[in-house]
Amino acid sequence: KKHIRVALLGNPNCGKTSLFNRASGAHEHVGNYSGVTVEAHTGYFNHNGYKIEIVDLPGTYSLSPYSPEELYIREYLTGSNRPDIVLNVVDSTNLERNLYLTLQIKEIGLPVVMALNMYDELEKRQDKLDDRKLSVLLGIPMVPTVCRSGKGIPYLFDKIIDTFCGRDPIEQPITINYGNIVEPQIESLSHKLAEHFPDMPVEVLPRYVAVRLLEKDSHTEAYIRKHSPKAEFIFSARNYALSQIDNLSHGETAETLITDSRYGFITGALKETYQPSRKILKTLS
Ligand code: GDP
Ligand code: MG
Ligand code: K
Repeated sequence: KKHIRVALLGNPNCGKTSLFNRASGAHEHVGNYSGVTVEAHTGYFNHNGYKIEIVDLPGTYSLSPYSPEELYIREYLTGSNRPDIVLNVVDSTNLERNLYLTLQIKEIGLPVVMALNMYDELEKRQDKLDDRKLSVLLGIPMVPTVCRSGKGIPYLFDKIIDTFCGRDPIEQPITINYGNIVEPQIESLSHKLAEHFPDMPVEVLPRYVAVRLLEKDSHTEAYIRKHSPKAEFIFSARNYALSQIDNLSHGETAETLITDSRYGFITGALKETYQPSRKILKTLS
């Protein structure tokens, strides 16, 4: 198969539409505020003998199903029409915030390649990023880009083709450790899922479904209700797991513990790889 389906995913304003236009020769509106892309645009182009189909998705900060955009993206990433590769575009000067979405995409089990965009801004600030090391820690091939000028984009698609063909050893699944209160419950819930939902589509990882159920994710609950004949057994196992977590924790909910672990993972990875040249006062955009 010489056809690669690539989905562009990232926070609002990180440069997705700029990348889409540069790569595909399209002229979609590039915005300096969030919310410009309200629907998915698809573009096609050829790169090194491959036909690349690229979809510009709405910008989002997470994959929690709280907004129509997030739900749309979740359906797209977990449905039968899922992309071959997720191209995660991040603002390199704002990694801490951007990587939360990245972890959520990785947990679905989709192969991810990252555009470290706004790299010109990072260099202007003289921040130091060990992107080689960060790519190993996250299991994600990464390429610095400046999508406004197009810098780095051809190499980015070389990486995408290599990853698609299984030739990039950096691309690896990651496992976030959710700590000694939550992990045993993920484990036992995964077993229950295997027992009560043996026909679960193979492309959905049981661990991902277990974590999402512990987060009381409504999209995953609906999925279980729709596809498993023994949904009620799964929900009672989930509720039991939640009560166990409640008993052992010191007031934190499963949701909080899971979110904290994700941020802990990000903080740890950045501590090892990212050095700001000076303290930047962050402004809310
Ligand atoms: P989207 O919301 O992710 O689709 O982001 P856009 O492509 O609309 O870009 C948001 C803004 O960032 C626009 O003003 C772009 O010109 C600008 N931009 C995009 N890529 C870069 C880059 O690599 N460096 C810099 N400095 N600006 C960029
Ligand atoms: Mg856009
Ligand atoms: K902007």
